[in-house]
Amino acid sequence: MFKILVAAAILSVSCHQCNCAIKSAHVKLRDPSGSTEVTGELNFTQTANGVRIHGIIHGIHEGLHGGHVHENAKIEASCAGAGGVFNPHKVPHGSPRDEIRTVGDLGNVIADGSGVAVVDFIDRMVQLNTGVEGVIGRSYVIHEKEDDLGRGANEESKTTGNCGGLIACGVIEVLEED
Ligand SMILES: [Cu+2]
Repeated sequence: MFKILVAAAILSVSCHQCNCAIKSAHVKLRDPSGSTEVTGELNFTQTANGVRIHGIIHGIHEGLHGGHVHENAKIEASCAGAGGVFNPHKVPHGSPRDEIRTVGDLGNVIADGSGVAVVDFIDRMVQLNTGVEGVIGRSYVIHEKEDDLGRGANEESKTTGNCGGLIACGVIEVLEED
């Protein structure tokens, strides 16, 4: 019995020391400040072509809303603690389809007239780890307005996409690992 316990302990320690592949992560979205009624849940799943980001958001006004990975996860009081878009390579803000874009640039989510946004796409840059491009332990945020994907006429377009305030956010946490 003791041997089994020791073996189990070694296995669990070695698992956390190795670079275990994270297969999926999730984020629960809400507005910690209580200013909006936006809620949602997204899953991040590793696929052969990149990370699939899929789920549903409720209570969001109709239209396009920027949805990004932001740098920090200190969002207990309000989404403002998320800081800026996650940009480890210090490049201009852009569209997820651009060659040059920040890692956090995940474009827009689209809400219908009943306040529901169904999200489902694959991103080639996001990584499910805690490395340079890793999004684990960072936050995902939904913006008040549409992200202009860096195509706007002003300077702000190249940093935030002119997408306004933050209406919901959550910490990206590991769901499943090998
Ligand atoms: Cu953002």
